[in-house]
Amino acid sequence: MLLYTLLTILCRRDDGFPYPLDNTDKLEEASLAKFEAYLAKKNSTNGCTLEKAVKRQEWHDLTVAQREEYIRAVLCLQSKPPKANQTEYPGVMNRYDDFVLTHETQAMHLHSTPHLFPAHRLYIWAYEKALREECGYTGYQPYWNWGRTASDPATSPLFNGNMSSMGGNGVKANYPGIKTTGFEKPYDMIPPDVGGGCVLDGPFKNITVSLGPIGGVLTDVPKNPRADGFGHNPRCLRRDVNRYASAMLYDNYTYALITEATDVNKFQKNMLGIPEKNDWGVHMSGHYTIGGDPGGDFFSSPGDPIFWFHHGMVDRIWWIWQMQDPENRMNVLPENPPKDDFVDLNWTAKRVNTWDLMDSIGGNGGEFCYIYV
Ligand SMILES: *[C@@H]1O[C@H](CO)[C@@H](O)[C@H](O)[C@H]1NC(C)=O
Ligand SMILES: *[C@@H]1O[C@H](CO)[C@@H](O)[C@H](O)[C@H]1NC(C)=O
Ligand SMILES: *[C@@H]1O[C@H](CO)[C@@H](O)[C@H](O)[C@H]1NC(C)=O
Ligand SMILES: *[C@@H]1O[C@H](CO)[C@@H](O)[C@H](O)[C@H]1NC(C)=O
Ligand SMILES: *[C@@H]1O[C@H](CO)[C@@H](O)[C@H](O)[C@H]1NC(C)=O
Ligand SMILES: *[C@@H]1O[C@H](CO)[C@@H](O)[C@H](O)[C@H]1NC(C)=O
Ligand SMILES: [Cu+2]
Repeated sequence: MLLYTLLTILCRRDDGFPYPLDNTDKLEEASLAKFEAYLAKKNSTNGCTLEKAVKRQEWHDLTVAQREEYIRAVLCLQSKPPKANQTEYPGVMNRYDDFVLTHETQAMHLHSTPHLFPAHRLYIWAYEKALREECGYTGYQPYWNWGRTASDPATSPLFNGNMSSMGGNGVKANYPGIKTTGFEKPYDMIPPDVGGGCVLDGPFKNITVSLGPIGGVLTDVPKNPRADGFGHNPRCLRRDVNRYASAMLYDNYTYALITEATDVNKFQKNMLGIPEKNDWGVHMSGHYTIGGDPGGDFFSSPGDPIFWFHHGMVDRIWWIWQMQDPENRMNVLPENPPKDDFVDLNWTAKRVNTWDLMDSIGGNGGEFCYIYV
């Protein structure tokens, strides 16, 4: 165990970046022993163990070379032919778009109350697998520890716009900001920060967003030629890296979410927003921090490659929450779906029983074998 903890710490620190461990990081590390004991008692983890599990790292803990390798794989996926039928879905231009399409066509399935966590767990894993198997990526899906960048995300190595970032902010544009629902003034609105227009620097400056938007069309964003949003709508990637939204992404919010919600219903509900506290919840705050198009569109948001980092963090904190009391939390979902319930991601993953998506150690028939460090 000591050796294991040491490895975890070494893995987290790389490249000399000055991010001390935050309270959530410390809680994660402190939980591993309890989790290991729980796994040891389990009848089967399908051969996966903590030692064998691959480690998903925070973006800032990757070396510049690792970041560049990741970026190359994303661009590669965007250059491969799609699996979806382009006659039926003319907006699907490449393999990456298969993932965006899945999030659009399966939006209700992916976001229904019991499925939010397990379906996104499968979705991220399938994306990571495609980057590795279809594009030769040798690492794993990085995540975005929101608290590290909360004070000014646009200047962080994640969004600073250089060629080893995930692209910069959008240029200043006629961007209205984002309306929130269920919140009182001034929390009913994410006012625009300094972006909102096309992302003109970094590795994704040339990408063409095609599917969507499906939700409200923002000022300046062309409308999709099809009412269902599946038409070909070529446009730039737009962002408004937003400090007003990121102010609710400091680690104290994440830590409070994990430690204060003692049942899964409350955990999910608080993650999605606490109107009584004027708190949008870390999940929405992360989406609002990205904004723009397609990041600001509920249906099409995976069209911005930063999506996977954000939902990686959501998956990570679900896992940390589960580890606080594994006996009681590894196998609970809001609304307790039936035993034969399933998640089907069509073009991006095989259909899986929902209850087999609960454990990142041995779930999905043993294909899940990862932790976050
Ligand atoms: C492990 O398997 C045994 C024998 O099949 C069973 O009695 C027991 O309840 C199982 N334990 C758990 C934790 O699933
Ligand atoms: C694609 O969809 C069209 C229209 O529904 C259909 O005619 C065609 O057979 C499909 N192609 C494939 C390869 O399934
Ligand atoms: C991009 O920014 C990161 C973090 O500040 C830095 O380590 C890296 O060297 C920069 N890369 C380039 C190509 O400027
Ligand atoms: C964008 O496209 C231009 C023209 O094809 C190319 O020269 C440039 O390298 C591309 N930039 C990136 C970041 O892909
Ligand atoms: C969280 O921390 C931030 C930054 O230090 C602070 O501004 C904010 O008031 C804190 N929020 C809560 C709910 O503790
Ligand atoms: C996607 O999966 C759902 C649920 O299994 C299924 O009903 C639907 O037909 C599938 N769609 C496609 C295009 O394969
Ligand atoms: Cu989301």
